[in-house]
Parts: sequence; structure tokens; C-alpha cells
Amino acid sequence: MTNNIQFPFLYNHLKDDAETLKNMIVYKLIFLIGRSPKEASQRDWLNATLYAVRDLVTEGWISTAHQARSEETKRVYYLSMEFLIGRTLSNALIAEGIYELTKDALAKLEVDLEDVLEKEVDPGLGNGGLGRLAACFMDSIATLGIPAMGYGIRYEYGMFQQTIENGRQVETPDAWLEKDAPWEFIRPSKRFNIRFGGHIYFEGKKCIWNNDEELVALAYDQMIPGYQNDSAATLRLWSAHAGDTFDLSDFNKGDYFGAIEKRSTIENVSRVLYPDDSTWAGQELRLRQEYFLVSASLQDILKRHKRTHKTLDNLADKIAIHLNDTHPALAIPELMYILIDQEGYEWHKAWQMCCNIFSYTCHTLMSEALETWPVEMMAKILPRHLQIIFEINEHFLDHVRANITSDNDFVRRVSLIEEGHARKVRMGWLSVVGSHKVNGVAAIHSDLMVSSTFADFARIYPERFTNVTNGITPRRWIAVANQDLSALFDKYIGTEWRRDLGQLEKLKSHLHDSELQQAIPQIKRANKERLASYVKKELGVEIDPNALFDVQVKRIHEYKRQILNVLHIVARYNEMIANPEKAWTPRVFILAGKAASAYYTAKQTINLINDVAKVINNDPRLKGRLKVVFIPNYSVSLAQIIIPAADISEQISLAGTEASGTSNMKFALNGALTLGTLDGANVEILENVGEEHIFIFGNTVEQVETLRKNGYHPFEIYQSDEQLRTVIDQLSSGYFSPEEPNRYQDLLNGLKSYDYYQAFADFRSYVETQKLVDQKYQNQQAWVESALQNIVNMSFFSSDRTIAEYAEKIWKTMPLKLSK
Ligand code: 26W
Repeated sequence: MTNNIQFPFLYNHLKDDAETLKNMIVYKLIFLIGRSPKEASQRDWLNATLYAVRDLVTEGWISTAHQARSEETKRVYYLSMEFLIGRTLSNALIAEGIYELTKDALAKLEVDLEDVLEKEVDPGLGNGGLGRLAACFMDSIATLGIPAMGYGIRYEYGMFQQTIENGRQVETPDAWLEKDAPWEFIRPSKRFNIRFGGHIYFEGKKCIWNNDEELVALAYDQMIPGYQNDSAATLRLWSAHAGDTFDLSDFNKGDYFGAIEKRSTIENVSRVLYPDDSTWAGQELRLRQEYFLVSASLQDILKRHKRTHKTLDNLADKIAIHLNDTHPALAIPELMYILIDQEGYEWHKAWQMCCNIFSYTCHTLMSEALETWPVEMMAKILPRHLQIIFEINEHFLDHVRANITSDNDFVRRVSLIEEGHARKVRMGWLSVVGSHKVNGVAAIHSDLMVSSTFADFARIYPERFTNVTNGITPRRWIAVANQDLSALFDKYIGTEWRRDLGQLEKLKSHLHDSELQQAIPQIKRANKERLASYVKKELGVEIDPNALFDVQVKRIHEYKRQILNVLHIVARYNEMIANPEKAWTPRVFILAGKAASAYYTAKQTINLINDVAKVINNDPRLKGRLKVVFIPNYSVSLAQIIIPAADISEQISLAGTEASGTSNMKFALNGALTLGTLDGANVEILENVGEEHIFIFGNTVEQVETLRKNGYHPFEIYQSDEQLRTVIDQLSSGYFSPEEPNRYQDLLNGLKSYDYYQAFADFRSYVETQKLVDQKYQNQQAWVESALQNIVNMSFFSSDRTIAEYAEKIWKTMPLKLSK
């Protein structure tokens, strides 16, 4: 930065001048996009607006980066294979406080802001909860001014697009970059070589890694604007490029196309996000992706550190690196590799630095989600890293034998290498051994972590384990997604809740205000109408905004038990048909979510939901009092329409399986009542809202475990519960799939004989609790009171609180001194 230019430089004056903003947008349209206003499409206007608003954010971004460089505060690097940031424009407009101004500026051009916002792509660079959490964290980091930066991968194809054909999920590629990405900055000078393969040899004590593959990681930066603080954080995403690494021998052989083809294979590393959530598939390309992220990020981090400090000796005092699950755990051997092989540190010093630098969040308890890489595969792709992991293991096991126990079984269990006919590296174990803090994502999850998955490690390192309950950003999940509710908050408690959700406490003194009590259902109603018109437009199904909207939106997985939802829907359908005259509370069941492409049962579940929907939605006897809709292609932007419209939030995972859940928080903050098990953050939601304002059902973790231990017999439940039996037999008979009566035989047999996620065990309690939901909904006043109690008691679940906890307890850093 030249010294004679003061920041903010250009657009400070623009913030209250629609005419200037309008000109800015037109300028971008003409000179950056190359269109005249007359010919511009909605997308052109979108991009022009994005470029103009990006300019506004950029100044704060540059000064934040400058501030971070000049203060000697400890820096944090958040490594994540996934960031589901959602659309950027609406969020940036709220952050900059120029939503209305932009609306006015565009209106002068006869362009409607809302129409334009709808045109923005929603980059699906994540699978679900873990990726969306990372995005909420970036938002809070930017708003709190924490000197932190996110590192991820700029996948060319994000999460697949889901369409439904004949009731079945069909996946199509998500080529999000084809529509332009005006929010990002390419950083041509930030490029690092990433090496793979080859072999290692020792020259005396020194290890040499002779790789035989190389590619370039290129940086693309996204600004994450802080909420009205003239500041922005950086999310740096790496893209793989073949660089100059043409294989000259191919050229010399005259094989021009062969050489080009090789380039494209190399670039596969950042081609596509693995669309697996909770199940781990040991694919070589995935291992390469993980190393690609880690190696590029660490080179960048260390280069930055050296530029400022000229030495790595103080590294552990000046940086913290956070591992978002085990996916970036190779960062641990990578840092060891750099410190030892490249910087000449001796083992113990390097290891001490590592353990002080890294921290790790575990996001699951599912054993099938725990990453383990075959030793053979790692030997082929990262020979030196494998060798370092072996050495870490030797030191670690020596420590265990010397200080904890020499019991062979214990040592075998905690070894970083799983023995067997194909040996495997246990990435979870590596992450725990190489970090100074390991956290779970909700109180119950953190407790279970130390009593189950990491029990042995809790014995070795009791002080390492801690909890940081997840949170969500009130900016996107209220200010952007529910503008009517935002306006209501503003009226009663002022505007500060956007950066301090604790302000909601102030609403408590207005709970008996009749105007407030009337406003809540009115806002909900408007949001339900918005969703109903979306459903009508996209699916052609009519849903009644007067009905209770009962919503389950999340990845389709057996542990989340969408099937339990379906069983209840069918049971309700049968009851309604048997007693058509009863005063049934009208209900709309809304489901959405993607199934991993190879996950057979999850795909069957989607098919079943759609089959059931087809029959129910077309049964005239119900008189429209029961509807079922599966909304395709669930995404962040769809969540923003669906969540504010919900009356009931279904959080019905088997107790002990959902690490936290975060949609549960979004729903409650938007005034939906949770219907859930004592699992994940539901437990803390219960504690915060009070038991009169939440519907809890089903077995507890202890009961689930007892059943597992003493023998669980779903067939007996099937036999003894008549209503359940009727439902299951009906599904078996092909009632909902007459064209293929046996369609659900596998799924139903699985339930009757194993029912691993104990849906049958919780069926009765779920159905009875659903009746309480109906009753309560009939008493609108009681319902509204509970909705309000949910809203006002959600302050704890702001991701600002979560990030402040990470900063204090784990990263040990402080916010920057921002000008605002
Ligand atoms: C390697 C395959 C794979 C991919 C993703 C395994 C596991 C995952 C994630 C850990 C799955 C995930 O998204 N977990 C979710 O994380 C959220 C944020 O902490 C929690 O709220 C959810 O409960 C948890 O399922």
C-alpha cells in the first residue's frame, strides 16, 4: 500500500447515495461485463451488482489484512475440506447495511433486487452440517474480527444437483463456475508446488523425498464480510493446475495430446467434491485432495509467518491451525516434514511445536465415518509422510507403555496403525495425538466422545478433551432469511442483536405484549405463503399455509431416521381415512435432503417418501388436510426459504448418533418448535427453552445402549404394535408402489430384523408425541407463546458465542482492534 493513499479510499461516501451506487453498477456492467444496460439480462445485472458491492467490501478487507499484519496477535487457520457459504450478495448487502440502498439503486434501473438475488449460484462446496458450520464460523470470525483465515478447496463441481424422476433421486453435476464467480479474486502470485509419489531414501540421518508427480495449487480468495464493521475475513480456496509440468518426453515423442491429457488428469485433484456424508470411502483421489489442501495451506502459512518473523522458532506462539474433522489431518505429518526435512529442526522440538499448533474438532461418532487410509496407498502417494506417521507412532506408543500401561491390548487399540491383513493409518487417532485440544460439537457428543470413540485417549490425555457447542450465524439465518422477523426484532430491541444475539433477552420483557404475540403468527404465515408458492411453482403441489408445516430437512441417512417420519405419516393417513370426520389438524409434511449416490437405503427412502406423497396428495378423502412434499435439491438457499416457514422442526435421530445438528438451532431461532430425541444439541435446546416449549420423545442414549446390549428385537415390536404392523404390512403389500409391489422389501426386512437405528423402538413414543403437537397447535395462543420462548432463548446458539469460545479456550487469540 502506498503511504499517501488513505483507506477507505473510494466508496465511503457511497453508502447513503443510491444514485452513485446505481452509476457504479452501470459502470461495472459496461466495462467489466461488456454489456449495455439495454441488453443486460438479469444475470448481467446480478454480476454487475456483485462487482460493485464487492468493491465496497474490498476496502475493509484490505485494511483488515493490514491490521492483522501489523498487530502481533496470534493467527488462526481453519482447515476444512468443505465450506458451504451460500449465496454471497444478499449476505454482503446486510453486512454492509446497504440492502435498501441497493434495492433503490436497482429500481432506478428498473431492475428488481429480489429477482436478481435469486439468480446467484449457490456454490455447493460442502456436503451438509460440517461444511455449513465452517461457513457460519467464517461469518462470525469476520464479525468478531478474529485474526483467522479459512483454507479449503475450490472444487470445480460442488455437491451434485438432485432432481427427482419417477420418485427417485437423479444426480447431475453442479458446474457452478460456468456461470461466473464474480465474488472471488484470483491470486496468480499465490501458487505452490504440491508433490506426490516417488520414494524416499536416507543420507545419514537426513531423509530425502524424491517425488515423481507435481502440480500447482493456485489461490482464489473469497471475502467474508463482517457485520457492519468495515472488515472482512479471507477464505482461500485452492485450485489444482498442471503448471509448467508438461512431460517433455511426451512432447519429444510427438505425443502432444498425450501430454495435454496428463495435465487434465493432474487437475482432477480439485475437480469434484466427494458427495459422501458420514461414510468414508478410501478413494485415492480423496487422499490426494486432502494432501493438496494441507500442503498448499501450510506452505502459504509458513511463508507468511517467515515474511513477518524471519524465523519459525516462535511459530507455536504466533499461529494456531484448526482441523475441521480428520479430513485435513495430514497437516500434522506435513508440518513435521517441513520442520525436520526442510528447516532442520530436531524431532522433539518439531513435535512439541506441532502439538501446540494443532487443534481438532470431531464431528461424528459413527464408526463408519472415521477415516483410515490403507498403509499401502499412503506409501505410494506420500511415502515420507507415512514414514513420519510411523515415527510419531513409535514415540507415542513408547510414551503409552512408559506412563499409562504396557497392556498389549490397550497398546494395539491406540496404535495409529490398525494391524490386520491390510494395515491402515487411523486419522482420528493421529489427530488426537498431534493436537493440544480435541473438541466435540455439543455437550452430549463431547461426553460420548470421551466415553466411547476416544475413551482410551481420554485416559492418556484427559486434559485434551473439551466441548464447544456449535452455533449458527444470526446474520444469514435471521437477517437474510427472515426479514420480517428481523424488522420485528428491530422494533422491540433495536438492531444490535445482529452482532450480539444476547440482545434477545430484552425481548423477554415484551412477551405479554399482544402486538408482539400477533406479529409472530403473521410473520410465520407470510413465510409459509412464500414456501407454498415455491412448492406450487416447482412441484405443482398446492399446500395450505393454514396447515401445520412439519419439516425435516437434512442429509438422508438411516441414523437421522427419515423413515420414522414416514412411518408416522402413513399411520396418520390410515387414522384419518378411518375417521374422516374427526377434527384433524391439517398438516403438511415437508422433507428435503440428498442421499449419497451409492447409499442404497437412503435412495430407497427418498423413493418411499415420494411414493407415499403421491398417494396421499391425491386422496380426496383427506380433503387436503394431509400433504407430503419432498422438495428436491436441498441447499443453503433452499434452507433459507424452508426454515423460516416451519412450525415443527423434526430432529429425530437415534439418541447418541447426531453429533450436534445445527438446523435444529436455525429452526428454533425462527420460531419453530422442536420435535426431537435427546440427541446432539437438542439436549441443550431443551435446557434453554424449557420442557413446556419443546416436544421430546424416544429412548435416551442409556436406553439405546441397554437395548443394544441386551438384544433388540424389532420384530416383537412389529408384532405387538398394531398400528405399526398395519403400516409395515401396507408398505410391504405395495400399497404405495402398485407398479412394483416389492420395491421396499429390502428396506422393510431390514427394519423388521435388525432396525439398527431402532426406529421401531421409538415409534410409539413418536406417534403419541405427534398427537400432543396437534393438540398444542389447536391452542394458537399456547403455540405462539412457545414459539416466542424458542426465539428469545436462542442466544446461546449464535456462532459468535461458539467462535469466542474457540478463540479463548482453544486458539488462545484475541480479536483485532478494528476501527469500528
Ligand atoms: C470422509 C467422509 C465423511 C464426510 C463428512 C465423514 C464424515 C463427515 C462429516 C463429519 C459429517 C458431518 O457433516 N457431520 C455433522 O457435523 C455437524 C457440524 O458439527 C453436526 O452438527 C452434525 O451433527 C454432524 O452430523
